[in-house]
Amino acid sequence: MKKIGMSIVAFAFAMTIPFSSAEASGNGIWDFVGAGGLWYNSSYGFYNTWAHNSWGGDFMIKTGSDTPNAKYKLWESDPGSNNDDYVGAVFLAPGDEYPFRNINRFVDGSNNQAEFYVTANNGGEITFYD
Ligand SMILES: [Ca+2]
Ligand SMILES: [Ca+2]
Repeated sequence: MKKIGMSIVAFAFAMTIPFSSAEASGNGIWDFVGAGGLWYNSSYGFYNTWAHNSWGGDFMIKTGSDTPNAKYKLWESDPGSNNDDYVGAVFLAPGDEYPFRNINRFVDGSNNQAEFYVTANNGGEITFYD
């Protein structure tokens, strides 16, 4: 009986995955940067999230599956009181996502990043992508 040997050739593919955060805004991929709740802020009388950083380009927000159909505003945080920049507002249904385009003008400060947060008149969950 002739023994037939089988050879298995494993191909190694060198995959180049842009992974440094410095390239995050320019790689054409939505990078998850965080998720958080809209919590009632008694000082201001509305709900807000924590800020999430962006390197510029586009920035996207997505509502949670239980987050109500409502208006959501995006702001950019700066030091001091009443210095935050208003980016824009959008009406979103549960699970909707919305990209804010060309937000480079909000990149500032010593970290050369923008710090975005969302405000609303209701609670909920927001996911952020850069
Ligand atoms: Ca800032
Ligand atoms: Ca600013």
